[in-house]
Amino acid sequence: MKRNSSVISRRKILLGALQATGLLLLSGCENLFNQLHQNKKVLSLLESVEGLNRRLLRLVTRKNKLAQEFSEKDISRYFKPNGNPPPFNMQYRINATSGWPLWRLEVGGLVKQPGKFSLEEIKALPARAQITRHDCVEGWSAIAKWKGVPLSEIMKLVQPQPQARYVVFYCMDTDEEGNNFYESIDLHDASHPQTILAYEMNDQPLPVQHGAPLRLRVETQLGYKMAKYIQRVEFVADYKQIARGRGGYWEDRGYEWYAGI
Ligand SMILES: Nc1nc2c(c(=O)[nH]1)N[C@H]1C(S)=C(S)[C@@H](COP(=O)(O)O)O[C@H]1N2
Ligand SMILES: [Mo]
Repeated sequence: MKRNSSVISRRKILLGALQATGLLLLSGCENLFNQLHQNKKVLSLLESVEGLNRRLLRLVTRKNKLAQEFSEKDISRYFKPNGNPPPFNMQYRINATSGWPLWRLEVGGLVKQPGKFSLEEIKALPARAQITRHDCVEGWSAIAKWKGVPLSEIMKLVQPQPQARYVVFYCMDTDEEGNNFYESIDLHDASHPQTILAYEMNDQPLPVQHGAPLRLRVETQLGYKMAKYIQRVEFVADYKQIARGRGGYWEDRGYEWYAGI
């Protein structure tokens, strides 16, 4: 399933979920759906159907199915830097030109052992490298090699508590209005073997325009989930209290929370 041409609206997804259940056939027309869609109770029912579809999709695609990996010769000559410009502040600039001596990755929230990690400490953890394709909803794709620490390794260290369901990534960059970029994934995708916090791109330190010093690669999903310029990672039970409550910067502006490919 590839949808990188345009963002599918929430309504359309819900309509699709409803169609899949056969409920729409029963009800007979889309007009009814449109009326039902205004109703909060029905909407939450539909959203649970959407969640069910996601779980079903995972069942049929097998747990932890790997995204396609490519070979060195497939690596794109040009990889478009996208999204907000890099953080503008002095501390970021100084760090970027001196090997990140002051930057620390803060990991906390619903964990038994919160921690702060320097880039050196992160690089000393077990690493994984993968050559994968990045698909942006704007309609472009590019292949690169990424190396980093599997998020599962960080989880081994901080030990999420049983109530933790999502991992939220807080980033250092902002849009023109000063809103911080952030993203979230669930613990299922967080434990996926290809989900890494990358500090290298194509055998070089992660360039500033691609999210230095650390960015998420979650290869089962679209580009906007792959938070760059990560500063803090928080394990939470729910993301409804964060920013506008939809689980990410782009989700808060209408994109789907689950951007599976
Ligand atoms: N912090 C941060 N992460 C971000 C974005 C952003 O604006 N800020 N844009 C997202 C989008 S839409 C895409 S396609 C990719 C782009 O990654 P790239 O710059 O390495 O191409 O980063 C994602 N992660
Ligand atoms: Mo994107």
